Amino acid sequence: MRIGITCYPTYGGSGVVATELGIELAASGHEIHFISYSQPFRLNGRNEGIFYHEVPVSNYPLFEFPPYDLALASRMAEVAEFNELDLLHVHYAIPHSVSALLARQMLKSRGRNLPFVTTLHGTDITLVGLDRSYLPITRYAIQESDGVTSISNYLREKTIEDFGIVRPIEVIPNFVNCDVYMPFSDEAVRAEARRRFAPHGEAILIHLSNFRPVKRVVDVVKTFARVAEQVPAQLILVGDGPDRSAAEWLAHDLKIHGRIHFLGKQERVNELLPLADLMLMPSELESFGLAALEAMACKVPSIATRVGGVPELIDDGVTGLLYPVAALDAMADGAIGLLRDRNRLEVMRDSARKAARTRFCSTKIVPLYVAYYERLIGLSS
Ligand code: GMT
Repeated sequence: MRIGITCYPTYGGSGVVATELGIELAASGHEIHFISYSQPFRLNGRNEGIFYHEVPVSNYPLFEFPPYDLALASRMAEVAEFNELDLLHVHYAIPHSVSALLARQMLKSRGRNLPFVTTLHGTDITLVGLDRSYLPITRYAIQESDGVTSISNYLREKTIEDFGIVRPIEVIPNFVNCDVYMPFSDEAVRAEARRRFAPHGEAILIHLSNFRPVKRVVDVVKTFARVAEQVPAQLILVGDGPDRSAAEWLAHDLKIHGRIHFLGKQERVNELLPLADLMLMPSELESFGLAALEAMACKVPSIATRVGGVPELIDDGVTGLLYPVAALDAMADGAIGLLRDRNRLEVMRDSARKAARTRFCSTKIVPLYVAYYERLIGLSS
């Protein structure tokens, strides 16, 4: 198939899923065309069968707000026509599904068929989509999509409830490439690599996000501070965003900045995750929690919040531990308990990797997308 993919190219879960999906599809022989305002950050341009089309956005002085969604719709239609795309797959409803709808209309008037799939990821529904100024058009574009998928049952139900959507929504969970995200095969090599962050054999905790308020990065630092009072530990923080400075100030105020490694945005998180003992994900809301899945694949269980779609990913007490939002003492106690009981932690580490492999591996999930595309193309031709 020849598939166009649109996503936010910046640091965020939906862009990661879209990019990894494109890479996996190209590896299995499909032709993939990314259409976005800049190259998705995990796409390094070396992948066979992958093409990237930049969307130019005019800065004409009259446009106080440059109309990206219109430029995107134009580019989608052009790319689809010039490359004879079979289908468009847009990740994150706003504004991508609206642009795809316009592109489909434009091509229809030229006698061409371009079905499109919208994948809902989270804040497009739970936050942004509920803003009155976006709700009616987002609801319309979801309703009019040829196919709609959601990354968890939670998000599917939420979309039906909050948007009053009456069309089918297929749940296709997020996935991870278990051959890229994997634990060290040799414990001695892992121990050596851990020395970079934990020179005295301390425990390593990790957090990975875009540091938006919903991720509660300040809670990460506070929880870590409680853990570090009881167990020698270091914290690796991967990512950047609006709450980074608050987290850095807090680390200094609590006098634990010497044990926290602020790494900023990193491309190869698969090389960092397997160094950790535990992941901290105290989010206010997660429709799925891709970072926790990537950690699980690397044999790292999460101390996380029982919110949104997280319980569909993490089996509480088996592949991680779940707590109410802001239950910092309980989260710290959970982490301390595991770090002090190495046998229990080891069993949980094994279960986390096993769950990632058996339920969320790209080899299992990507074929679900392919089957879904084939069904749609069959229906629309
Ligand atoms: O919260 C983020 O990291 C951004 C957001 C996005 O769309 O980029 O993430 C959402 O999509 C991810 C990939 O499907 C999910 O793993 C996240 O849980 C979801 N974030 C929220 O629901 C807050």
